[in-house]
Amino acid sequence: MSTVLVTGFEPFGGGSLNPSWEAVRRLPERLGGWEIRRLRLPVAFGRAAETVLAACDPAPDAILCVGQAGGRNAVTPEAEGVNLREARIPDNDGRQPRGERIAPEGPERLYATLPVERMVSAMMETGLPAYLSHSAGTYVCNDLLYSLLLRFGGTATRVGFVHVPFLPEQAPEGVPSMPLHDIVKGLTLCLRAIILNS
Ligand code: PCA
Repeated sequence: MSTVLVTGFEPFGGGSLNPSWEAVRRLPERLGGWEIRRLRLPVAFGRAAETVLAACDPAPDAILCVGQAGGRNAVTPEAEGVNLREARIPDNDGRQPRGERIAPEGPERLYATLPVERMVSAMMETGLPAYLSHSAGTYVCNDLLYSLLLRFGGTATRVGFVHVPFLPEQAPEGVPSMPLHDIVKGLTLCLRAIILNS
């Protein structure tokens, strides 16, 4: 059976929840004949990707990572990851790299191998706010995306990342948010696009 591994993050930066894991844990266990495996990741440079790799034997057909992007107003698949660690706040291990490369010999940027445009259109067609983002930032989410793209480049395992907004109960006054059921719907539409394009 084809398998997709979907990951969400633990809370970070003083938050008490992370919408990525709240949504990922509510995804179905089966979809369109595929097995959907869920995994919660630490918000820690290096360790997030290591946790995924430890769960990749045998390697899944696709890996869809999900993270919180506070302030965004849409579900945003990421087009690319960059070879840079530049942390505005410490990660959950207390590390705060500034201007470090993720992989000293790696390319400047790596492009998502999941069908990101199709994921965006699948969401937009239902009226769900979505757009293709060209920056996953330089914090742990980008670290995870770039590291997995480097590791699985040239293999059959496709990799991508989706950033999601704050939940309404998290968002400070005037900052955009999205109800949990819409985030779950958006991720389900992304999964359908992945499954249909395999
Ligand atoms: N968002 C952070 C890391 C964990 C998360 O959910 C980021 O965008 O890098």
